[in-house]
Formats: sequence, C-alpha cells, structure tokens
Amino acid sequence: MPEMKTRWDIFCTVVDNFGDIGVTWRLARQLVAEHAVDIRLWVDDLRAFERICPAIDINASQQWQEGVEVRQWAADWQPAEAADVVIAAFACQLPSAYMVAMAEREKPPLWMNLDYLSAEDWVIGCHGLPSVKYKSVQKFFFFPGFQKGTGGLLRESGLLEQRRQFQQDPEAQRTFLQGLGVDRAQGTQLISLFAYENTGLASWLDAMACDSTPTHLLVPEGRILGDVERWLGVEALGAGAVHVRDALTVQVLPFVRQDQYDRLLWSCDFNAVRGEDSFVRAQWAGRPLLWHIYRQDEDIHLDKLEAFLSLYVKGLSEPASKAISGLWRAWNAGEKMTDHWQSTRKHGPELQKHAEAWCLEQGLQADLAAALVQFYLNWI
Ligand code: TRH
Repeated sequence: MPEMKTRWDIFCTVVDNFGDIGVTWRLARQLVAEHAVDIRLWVDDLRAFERICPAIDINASQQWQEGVEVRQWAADWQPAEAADVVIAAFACQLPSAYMVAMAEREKPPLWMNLDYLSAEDWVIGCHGLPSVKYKSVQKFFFFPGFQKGTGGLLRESGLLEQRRQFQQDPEAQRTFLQGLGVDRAQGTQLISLFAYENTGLASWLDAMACDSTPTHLLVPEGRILGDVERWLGVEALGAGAVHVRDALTVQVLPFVRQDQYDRLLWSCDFNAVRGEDSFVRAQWAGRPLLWHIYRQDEDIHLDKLEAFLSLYVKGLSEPASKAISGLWRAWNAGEKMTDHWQSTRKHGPELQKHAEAWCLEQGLQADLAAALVQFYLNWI
C-alpha cells in the first residue's frame, strides 16, 4: 500500500452498451474502498452511467459517488492536473492537453491501458509490457485475464463470501426477488437472460416451453427484447410484463443497479450474460452460464470464445463439456438451441458443481484492482 494517498485518473469513453462504464465504475469504487486512493473517473457519456448507477446527475460536470469523483469528460476539455496513475480504459484516446499535463509533471505518471478481457494465451506474454511513449511518459499494457501472468479479474473483497451467504438464505433471495416483482413458484428453474439480439432465441424459448420442469425467465430491459416479443407475438414489452407459454414464464425486469444485478445472478439457476462485466459477474455467481460474446470484425471474437471454452471445460466429463460448448457455440452463431439446451439440462448437476469449482479456482488469483496497485508499487 502506498504511504501517501496516490491520485488516480481513470478515463472511460462509452463506445456502446454498458461494459465500458460498467468495468471502470466497478474498478473506481473498489480502488477507493480497498486501496484508499483518490480517484477521478472521467466519463464521456453520463446517460449510460446513469443506467447502472441511478444516483448519477447527468448534468453535473463534477460529482462524488461512493467516494469516487466523477467528472464529465466534455468535448471542450478544461485544463486539469495530471494524476500519479493514469488509466486509459480500453485504449481510449486521452485529451491532448491532458497528455501535455502528464509530460509536464516533475515525475511522470504511471500510464496504463486497461485492455479488454480475453482468455487467449498471448495475453500472458503481453501483460505489463511497455506500449507507446509520449515524451517522457511511458504507457503500459494491462491485461485482465483468467490465468497466472495476467492482471486477473475484478473481484471485490468479500464478494464470494457475500454471494455464498445470500445463496444459503432462501428468505433473502425471496425478499430480493419480490423487490423486483418476481414470485418464484416452487420447483421452477430461474434463468436470467441478458444478451444481444439473437436469432437462436426462439428455439431456446421453444425448448424451455416444452421442458418437463417449468422455467421462469427473467429478462432485463434491453436489446434482446425484440426477439422475445417476436416469439411471444406481442409488442412493446416493458419492465413488469409477464407472459406464460406452456412451461415457460417470461418476465421483463427493469435495468437495476450493479449490486442488484449481482444478486439477480446469484438468485438464478442459470445465467445468460454478454460482453465483459456481466460475463465475469456470472462466473462469481457460481452458477452455470451462457456467454453471448461481443461481436468483433472478422469474427475475432470467436477465437476469444474458444480460448475461454478450452479453459473453462477442463475437469468436466466429455459429455458435459460437449453439451456446454455446443450450447455456447450455437448461441454465438445464432443457431438452433433446442438439442444443446436439452443436453445442457441433462448435465445440469455436473455443470453446477463445475461452475462453483471454476469460481473458487478463479477466486485464488489476485483481483484486478489489487494487481493494478501492485503494478504501481513495483513501478515506483
Ligand atoms: O453492455 P455490454 O454488452 O457491454 C460491452 C460494451 O458493448 C463494450 O463496448 C464491449 O467492448 C464490451 O461489452 C465487451 O456488456 P457488459 O460488459 O456485461 O456490461 C453490462 C453492465 O451492465 C455490467 O456492468 C452489468 C450491468 N448491468 C446492471 O448494472 N444492471 C442490469 O440490470 C444489467 C442487465 C446489467
């Protein structure tokens, strides 16, 4: 831990959706709460921020949220002193006047690019390497990851313990779900669905509707709703809507705060997630999951999908491994899900045990915020 309070600036441009702000907001809060550093979080789109943190005042150029100084990153940049540690999230371009301020400091700051999450092996070789230089200021690559030699994953201290307690407390789960208007009938499997548009959805919903076990599907408001509407044959689905088709109950949820979303994942038997941050949170939930990866040009996201799968299935029996891999591949190709879902259901107990084991194994790594602080301490 640094002796004096260090000042950190995190820069976030919201490219689309909620992952960019989701990751940086989570990191900023954790650095304040667990590492006693001063954080300024510069964000260019406070509306996206407001969705995951309703307390945000979208008109304020400066505000404090949970100990984090949130700054509007306006197009007309006003001069600001450079911090001791500067994090450019996801290769965002810093304001040029800020770069000048970094170079003018007596001791140049530690400048890092916080990269996207990938399970690919090359990440281990690149994590921590120097990147470009601006005058006297050297930039470094910082890669999150699942394996030793990477920067790890965001995981707040005590998270897994909190999660376990919650999952062992049916009353806490009931109260939480009731707060969202969800009444879970006994013997029903609860599934959350956070995904991009997906042509495979209809076949998955068909499979759930025909299942001998009833399913209660919780869908936060968002991009997948159009496909849900088409399957239900209804229009303008909004938070609170509930529709029943045979064994399947579909319920639309409001978008909730990040900590509530965690509880939603912890409450469900199976979680469909997407992007980067919800993907990691579903792993900490210790429940089987389905990842809708963020699509990239030339299908390079498919390499990332395969890299993760090859790590994740280690320790699973051959049939369970085939079932979950088949499900993930079909989902990401927008293909028919029916058979894959049936096989996944068949291996449910093994996949459940495995999800917990995977979570525990990942929980042994240093978390990303601690790794960043350590990187800084090694650097000074
Ligand atoms: O929203 P995403 O798809 O975000 C991203 C961005 O598209 C980004 O540009 C891309 O590079 C990246 O994916 C890979 O998915 P993600 O990362 O899961 O972010 C969603 C955030 O929203 C996450 O922090 C969880 C949060 N969330 C809530 O707080 N409440 C909710 O109700 C839901 C459904 C999500």
